Amino acid sequence: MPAMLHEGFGLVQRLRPEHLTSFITAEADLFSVWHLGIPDVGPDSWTLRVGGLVSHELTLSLGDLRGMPQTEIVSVHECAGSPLAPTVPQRRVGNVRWRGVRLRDLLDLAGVEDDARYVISTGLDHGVYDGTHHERYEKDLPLAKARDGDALVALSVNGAPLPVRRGGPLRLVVPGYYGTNSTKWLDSLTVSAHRSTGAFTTTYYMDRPEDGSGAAVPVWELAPNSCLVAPVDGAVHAGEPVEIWGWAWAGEPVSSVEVTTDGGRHWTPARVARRRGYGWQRFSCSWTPGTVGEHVLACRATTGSGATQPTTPRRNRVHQRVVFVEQARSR
Ligand SMILES: Nc1nc2c(c(=O)[nH]1)N[C@H]1C(S)=C(S)[C@@H](COP(=O)(O)O)O[C@H]1N2
Ligand SMILES: [Mo]
Repeated sequence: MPAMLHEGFGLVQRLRPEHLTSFITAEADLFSVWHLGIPDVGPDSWTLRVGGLVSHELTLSLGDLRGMPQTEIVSVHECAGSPLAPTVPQRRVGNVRWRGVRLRDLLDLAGVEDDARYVISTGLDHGVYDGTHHERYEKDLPLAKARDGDALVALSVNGAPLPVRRGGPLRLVVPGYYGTNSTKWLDSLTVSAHRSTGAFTTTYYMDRPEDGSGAAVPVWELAPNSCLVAPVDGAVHAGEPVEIWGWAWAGEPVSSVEVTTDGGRHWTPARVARRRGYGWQRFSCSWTPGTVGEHVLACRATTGSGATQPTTPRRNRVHQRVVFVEQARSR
């Protein structure tokens, strides 16, 4: 079991959404989360084991993985927030380019058996979270998602090898799913007929309906979400047009974004860019405020299947910003 470079839960929140002005978020600007600590991993002896319901188990070195066909995908990377407060929006998000081996290719190489339904992944980290010692960080995903051709065993981010804090040398990336599913310091993949029984798929990262009705659901697919990048305070003047813009994303493509400048009384459709890969989509519209004073701006994304963002306390609650509209500039 590896020693840990850092013990216990940790979080680096880099930039708030209003500062995420480029389509690709620089690695140094991207948030980072770990529950148990950061393992002290020597890349030289790294192996990834693929086992469970497969015809032949695999043990792959980093060299083996580097020698396989590599795929690149742009994908939004969003943390679901604390599993101890799952309805509190954290807006830890960015958009990056991952590169690595398709999970599907590894599963095909191992030969998945007929009764398989899930792929369980484990990381090398261990330690205390929420008062309990955990031997491993362990997650699962449905076999169909694992085989969609987009899920990767990633070796690089934005063209550079994965830093250790980012999960290097090897991590899972599940585009369209919350970050919690993208296991860092990946050392095993187990094909299974059942979900993982670990704490991070049972106690944590299961959404339970607040009214107690219905079954808990895994925190897998990204719910629609969006954030405002501009304008910010000091940038808006009465009678002068300004661009309202930001980013919108979901597990499936976002088909529309609406914007309000009066705290939600009226909503106006924005222009939305087409999705590239699993990347976030830019939206924008023009606004010419009439009056000086505070205006409550907000945005709301909707997907092709009609899923949208709530205004009630949920992790993807509509993002609001108060902007003070200044007097017209003298010319
Ligand atoms: N092994 C391991 N993988 C993990 C975690 C972890 O604690 N251990 N945290 C998860 C969570 S909750 C998130 S949001 C992402 C964060 O990835 P990042 O640090 O690269 O942003 O990693 C996920 N993968
Ligand atoms: Mo997370």
